[in-house]
Order: sequence, then structure tokens, then C-alpha cells
Amino acid sequence: MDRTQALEIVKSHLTEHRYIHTIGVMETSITLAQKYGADVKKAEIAAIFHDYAKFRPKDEMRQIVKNEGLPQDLLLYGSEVLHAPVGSVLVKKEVGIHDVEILNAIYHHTTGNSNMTTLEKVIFLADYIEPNRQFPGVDEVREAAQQDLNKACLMAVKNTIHFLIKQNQKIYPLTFDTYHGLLEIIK
Ligand code: DGI
Ligand code: FE
Ligand code: FE
Ligand code: FE
Repeated sequence: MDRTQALEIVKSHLTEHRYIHTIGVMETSITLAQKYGADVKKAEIAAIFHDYAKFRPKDEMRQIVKNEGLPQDLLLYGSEVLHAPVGSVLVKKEVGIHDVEILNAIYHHTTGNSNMTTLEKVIFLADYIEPNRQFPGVDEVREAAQQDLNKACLMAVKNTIHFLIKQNQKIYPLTFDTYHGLLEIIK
């Protein structure tokens, strides 16, 4: 599938704002993939489809968790966590993408995991730092991303954990796994 086709498909599933974000993630992912040696074409496709499920009704997402063999602890979480694993299922079923590396990058783009591939790190980080994102601390992560992929991902997941705790939100275990996995690499 080429970029034009992929963008056309995803556009109908997203708001204008989320589509612009997706273009930003795509461009940033390509740059990071070139810099850190991930498959650039896979990064492009994973980025284009990473938020494919973002606007599915929550009930539909929960149904997919129940019916598609996803971890049932996801049912304790909201759309912010669900849209990533559910997105990987739907991109496979509805778009026909079967590449496991791409599907895993979509699956883990929100939380990460304990032993991320370079492609997973690229999508996770690009989602966080793409140029349309504006929140406290993002510029420091952008700078780190030019030096060290693992350090930048660690900064991102630490910021997310701080943010979630301040908001009294539950933290999905994979988010902690990401933090611990990156600490092990960096120490
Ligand atoms: O879909 P995007 O907004 O582009 O970005 P994303 O998929 O990284 O989702 C970010 C949101 O997900 C942000 O509000 C923080 C939230 N999030 C990330 N990890 C966790 C989480 N929310 C909960 N409750 N638990 C987590 O572990
Ligand atoms: Fe997302
Ligand atoms: Fe993210
Ligand atoms: Fe996103």
C-alpha cells in the first residue's frame, strides 16, 4: 500500500485535527526511522494507521477486546488506552495489513512495552513529539530525540506517568513495563 492510498483510508476515520496529527506522526516517524535504523516504509504505514481506532465508540472497542482475544484487563481502562490494541486488530481486519511489526507498533503506541523494537520506539516517540504537539516538557523530549532514542522514550513515558498520577488516572501495567525496560537499557 502506498502513502496516498493509506492516507485516503485513514482520513475518513479521523477528525481534521487528528488527521493533521497523523501527518505529523508520519513525517516524524520517517525521520526517526532513518536516524535510528528502523524500516522506513513500515514506520510510514504504522504512523498513518496508529490512531485508526481513536474515534470508535467505547462499547465497540470493549466488544473487540472481548471477542478478539485481547488482554481482558484492558476492560478496566478507557478509550485512551483501548484505541491502540483495538486499532491493531481493526487495521488487520478492515485494512488488510498483516505485517506483525507494523501491527505491534500500532498496538503499543500508547503504552509501549518492556522490550520495544526500534520500530515500536519510533512510533511511540513520534506520537509524543510530532510538531503539532504542545505541552510542558515536549521540547526537552524533542531535543533528546536527536541524540538518543531510548533516553527520549524514557523521558516521554516518565512524563506520561507523572501526568496520569496528577490526574488520578489508572496506569496500565505495560506503561510501567516500558519505564522499567528503558531504565534497564539506559543504566
Ligand atoms: O492517541 P494520541 O492522543 O495521539 O496519543 P496516545 O495514543 O499516546 O494517547 C495519549 C493518552 O493516553 C494520554 O491522555 C495519556 C493516555 N495514557 C497513556 N498511557 C496510559 C494512559 N492512560 C491511562 N489511563 N493509563 C496509561 O497507562
Ligand atoms: Fe493514539
Ligand atoms: Fe503516545
Ligand atoms: Fe496519536
